Amino acid sequence: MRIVDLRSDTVTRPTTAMREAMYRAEVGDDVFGEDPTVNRLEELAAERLGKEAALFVASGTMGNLVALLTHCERGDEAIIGDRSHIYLFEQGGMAALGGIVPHPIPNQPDGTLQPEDIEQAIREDNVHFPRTRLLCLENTHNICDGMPLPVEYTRQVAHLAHKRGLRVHLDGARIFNAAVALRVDVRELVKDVDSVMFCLSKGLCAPVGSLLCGDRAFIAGARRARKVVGGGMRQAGVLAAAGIVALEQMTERLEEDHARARRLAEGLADIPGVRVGPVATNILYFWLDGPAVNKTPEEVVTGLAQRGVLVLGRELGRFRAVTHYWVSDEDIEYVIAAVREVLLS
Ligand code: TLP
Repeated sequence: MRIVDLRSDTVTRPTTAMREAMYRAEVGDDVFGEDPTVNRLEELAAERLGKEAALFVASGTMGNLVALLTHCERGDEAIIGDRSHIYLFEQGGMAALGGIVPHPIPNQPDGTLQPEDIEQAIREDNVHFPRTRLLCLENTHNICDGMPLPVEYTRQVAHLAHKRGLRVHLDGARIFNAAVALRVDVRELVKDVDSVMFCLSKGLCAPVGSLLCGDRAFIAGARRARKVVGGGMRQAGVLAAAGIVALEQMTERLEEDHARARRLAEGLADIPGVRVGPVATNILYFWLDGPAVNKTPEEVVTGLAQRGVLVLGRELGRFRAVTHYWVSDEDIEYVIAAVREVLLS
């Protein structure tokens, strides 16, 4: 049976070029700074993002946590979107492990935070209040339809935050999807933030790893924070080798995933009872509505799985489908036909 796994772009397996690079990778002890392949990946990442330095970490969650631990002291406060990955899906690690107070403000449907909401959330210097230290953004915004935050928006809110003495961290797990969708150099999207985390292990297909980028002093602090959360890795060059291939070969092609997500949305929207959200990158949310529908969301997920089509059933009956390297044009047509069959059977 054909399997089309649209649950996430994290399900991507490494490409043949990655496996070969991993096999051949030169390695050393990275805690001593002696893994040449990790060093090369970190230099390449910093260069691609236009930052001074970068740090290889095990996951996006670790990269975000390490960034927060580096920017904030215990008792400091971070302003964060109420639909953001850091706030919703990272176990509150900032509070649990860092003693950092999250201050959630509403994410707009396009993933942005309103400048007025940010202004209002920043605390005055007063003995009763935590110190507001950090603003966190997410680009693309996972829960908000995979929307990319434009360059001008990022510039505007980063400027606002800096003017008030805050630093800015960007969860850019899918920052290359944003750059491709907006047709801008990724450097433009991150030039106004103090730190950015991006993932190699999502649409870029590498098996493991994320990078945290920022200035040299920030990355030196982040290297300490990574060690204390148990993230010092040894011969990590075998993983970094795949990451180098990801950065060199896999970023520009993301437009193909976006085109397939658009085609999927178009095909699903033609099915009676299916509603689709806006599609700007590789993430599509859809849901059921109207008299034509006589299935529960659980029945739909199960019915699709029986046909080899895997989607995530999410909150409020929304389904998520994410396109990626291992999903072809034919797979998309197969998924559209499968949804039609499950709903109309
Ligand atoms: N997101 C995963 C799951 O956690 C839901 C996914 O399938 O989308 N930031 C953003 C915006 C993310 O979407 C994710 C992963 C992370 C951070 C965390 O990355 P990992 O999974 O590497 O810790």
